[in-house]
Amino acid sequence: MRSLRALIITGATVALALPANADEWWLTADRTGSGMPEGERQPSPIVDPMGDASNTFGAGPPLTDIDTVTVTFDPVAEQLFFSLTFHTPIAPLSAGRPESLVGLLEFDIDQSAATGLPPIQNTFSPPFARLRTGVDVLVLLGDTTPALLDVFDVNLGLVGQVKATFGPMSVSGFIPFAWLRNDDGIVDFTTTIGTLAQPTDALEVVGFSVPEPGTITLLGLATMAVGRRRRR
Ligand SMILES: [Ca+2]
Ligand SMILES: [Ca+2]
Repeated sequence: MRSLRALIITGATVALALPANADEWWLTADRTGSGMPEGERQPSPIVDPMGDASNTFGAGPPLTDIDTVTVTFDPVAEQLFFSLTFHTPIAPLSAGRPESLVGLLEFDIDQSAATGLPPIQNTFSPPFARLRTGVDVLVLLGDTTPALLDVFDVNLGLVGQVKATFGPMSVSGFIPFAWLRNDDGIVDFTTTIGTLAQPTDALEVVGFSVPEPGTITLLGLATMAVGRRRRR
């Protein structure tokens, strides 16, 4: 597994070194709509089309196909939750299967394209959409250590390992805010996924995190309680 890990790290490093490639786009892209991504920005969960997975490098199936990407934050527990579901079966990378998942979940934690790196997925466009985010922290979706996903800060390197829950067509986990530069949990995100053979699918919009449903209820109750107290 060591060589595989090295491969993934190399892949991530190469990907992280992409600004050389991306710079060209940054320089030529129309930046008059400052702050706005070329793709749309939408709240979590992002629903991705079925059947839009690409045979990017001609490596053939399995063409892993994203269904949904959910990113929510819990200000009380101070953690970010992420969940990806797929239209096609996946397996952990550590399982060594053809459908084993490789990819990146990328976070723009200050919602600023001016900090961090352009998303990896821009490298694969076309056919993927070019998104305007500045990625500060990313999760490698391939578990080089079983059920543990590396979290990288583009400035600091490895900041932690998320305990991942893999299903037959899903993966999810929690990231402490401490690994997100103690962010408030409001983040923009995008993702590019595939197999070891090739990238196959990516979000065509930038998503943004929303509060965990439970915390909305808590916040709502707190607001009502304050309202009631005020009326007395
Ligand atoms: Ca898809
Ligand atoms: Ca940023």
